[in-house]
Order: sequence, then C-alpha cells, then structure tokens
Amino acid sequence: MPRRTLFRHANLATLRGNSPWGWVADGAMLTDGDTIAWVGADASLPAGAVADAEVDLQGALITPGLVDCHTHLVYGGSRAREFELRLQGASYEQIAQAGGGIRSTVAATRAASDDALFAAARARALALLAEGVTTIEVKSGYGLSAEHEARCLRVARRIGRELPISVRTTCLSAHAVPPEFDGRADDYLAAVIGWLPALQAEGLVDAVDAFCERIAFSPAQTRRVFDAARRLGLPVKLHAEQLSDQGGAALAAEFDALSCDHLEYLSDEGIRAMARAGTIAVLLPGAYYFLRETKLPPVDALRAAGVPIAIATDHNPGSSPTLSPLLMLNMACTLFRLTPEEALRGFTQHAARALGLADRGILAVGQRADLVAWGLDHPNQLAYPFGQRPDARVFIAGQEFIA
Ligand code: DI6
Ligand code: FE
Repeated sequence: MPRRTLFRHANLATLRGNSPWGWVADGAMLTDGDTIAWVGADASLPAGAVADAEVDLQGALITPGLVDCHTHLVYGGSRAREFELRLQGASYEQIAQAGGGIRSTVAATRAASDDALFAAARARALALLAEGVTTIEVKSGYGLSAEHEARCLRVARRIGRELPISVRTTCLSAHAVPPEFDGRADDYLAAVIGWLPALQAEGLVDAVDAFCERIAFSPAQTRRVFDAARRLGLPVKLHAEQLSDQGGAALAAEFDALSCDHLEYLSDEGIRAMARAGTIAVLLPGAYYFLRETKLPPVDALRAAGVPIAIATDHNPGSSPTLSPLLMLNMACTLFRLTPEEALRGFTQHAARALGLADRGILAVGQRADLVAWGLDHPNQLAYPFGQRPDARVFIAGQEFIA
C-alpha cells in the first residue's frame, strides 16, 4: 500500500478525550506510513491533505486496533478432558493440586516441536487478528525450564516477525512449579531468577509476570521474582487475587506494576495501592465465566478510585480457551457490568497502557495507524451481539491485512 492513505467517509470512535467514544461522525483520517497524520471530520479535511491513495469507507465504523494485553498463546495440547472432569464436580484447584491443570499443558508443550508450537500459536494469533486485534501480549509459562521457556518466547517473537501483528512478550516462568522441582518451589524460583538474564539478553522479555495464588506462588515468593525483574530493569505485571486475596495487587503496586490481572478478590487496600502506583486493572471475563466464578471483581470501587480498567482474552487452554475479543467485550458488559464504551476503551486505550505502550490505543495524530473498519453503524454494536463476527477490515501500521 502507498505511503500516505486517506480514509474517508467513516464514523470514528477515536476514544480520544472524554467525550462519548471520542465520536466523529463522517470522519476522515490520513495515515503517513505507519502513523496517523490527521484525523477529524471529513468536512474539515485540510486542502493540503494529499495522499497517494484514498479509501472510501462508505460509512463504516473505525476504531483503534484492539490490544489483547493478556494471553498465554503458546502451548501444546488441549484441556478438554479437564473440562469434562470439572463438569463432573472437580474444581480447577483440585485438578491443579492433583498434578493436572497447568502441569498437563507443560508436559504437552515440552513434547511439541518448535514448528508445531508455532503453527498452533500462529493460528490463534490469526483468529484474534480476524476480530480486530493488532497487538498481542504473549506470556511464557508452559515451558517452566530454561530451555522450554526460551523456546516458547522465541515462538512468540516469531509470530511478531511472520505476521504483521505486534507482539509483546512476558516471562511467566513463575506460573507453576514443574514436576522436577516438586515440593521445592523456592529452588525452582532460584532457577527462574537464574535464567531470566539470558532470556532478557536474547531480547525475549518485555515484562515479568507471576501467578500469586494459593495453588501457585506466595507473595513472598512473588517478591523474589519482582526483585530480580527490578535488578534487570524489567517492568512487572501480576496474576493477582484471581481465586483468593493474597495481597498480590498491593505487592505488585509496590513495584510500580504495569498491571494487575484477574482481581476478583481484590481488596480496598489493593485498589488504593494500584491507584497510587498508576497500575492498570486487567479484568478477564473469559476466565471468570469458564471457571464459573461467582465473586465479581470490584468494578465500582475501581472506577471510584480512578484505576483504569482493561479487558483481555486471557487465552489459555485451562481457564479461558477463547479467541474472541468481541465475546470478551460482551462478557465485560453482561458479567462485570461495564458499559460498552468502557469495554472498548478497556480493549484498546487501557490495554495499551497495561503493556506500557503509549503509541497506540486511540486514534490521534502521532499514534500508530492500527485501526479496524467494522461493518457496523455504531461502536455499541461491538459489545452487543455474541458468537457473531461482523465484517472487519484490519489495518496494521497503515497497511491492510489480507488473510
Ligand atoms: N491464571 C489463569 O487463569 C491461567 N494462568 C493463570 O495464572 C490459567 C492457566 C491454566 O490453567 O493453564
Ligand atoms: Fe492468565
């Protein structure tokens, strides 16, 4: 595609500022290379806004590209059998404690070849892209050894090289204790802390995450991982307060975490700490739904404290096997009572902040030209239907992605 493209006759949900949706009816947008050069009402398009190509969007809706800021996209195997066991009464925690759960995915991941891991992850990334996702975060955490964590993170990087989608990688080696360290969680963490510098040196780590939970790592253990990240200058995020209140959010905020994720059991103290630190709350309605959780994240209190809320798929084989960001928008509204606008801002603007990215998430001059042209009249139609996929043309860094 040519360097400068003028998009005309679209309704824009720019998400800029505080006006509803940052709405611009009959808008236009000029992109220059990978960047937005002008955005506003078609009628006020400056005469000098010349382009090499013009795209008449015929009344389509443009939103920023979606940012899926929490995924576990690289893994082998399936957990359909575990789903059956849960339907027969076993709980997620019981299955994990019996050596299933994350550990069964670790075994399948280690057994898979690099190419098999890549092919599966690529297909998942393409499914997200087809629903408007232009940036994804990908966590490790199903390798759980120096060799296999590196392999999974390389697969994530390869997705970013072979598809136009942007990939941010997060090292989640502190996800579970692998079998060879059974009963020796602290020794395992010492090993993780030992291999982190090499992963970073290879350019495989944009952030460090941990699973702080009764069935995973304690706050004291999480602190060791965060201390190591801080020594390396890496930002942190945390799976916090998903199944119980461990005080993980306050701990993460102490380390100026980019985000705390899940948060069903988040306390008032945790909220205050996140607000002080500017940490984003990433809510994951897919996991809430699939694990049939009943404790809702404290959405009203987060709003009152001014903590920005992001939404993500949490795609993973155990607790959120979804590849539909639009279903997550719907569930953020139906289950968590977000407004459709909050849900969309959560999957764009605030999700970008949860990844530390300031160059995307809204449609504004100077931002990356990552955008979606939807065959819809209004952005409230994104969150409303479920199990449907509207027409979507996806542009990444100014270029249309054609599957
Ligand atoms: N919380 C989750 O929901 C996922 N990881 C995590 O820390 C689930 C991972 C899995 O069950 O495979
Ligand atoms: Fe997760």
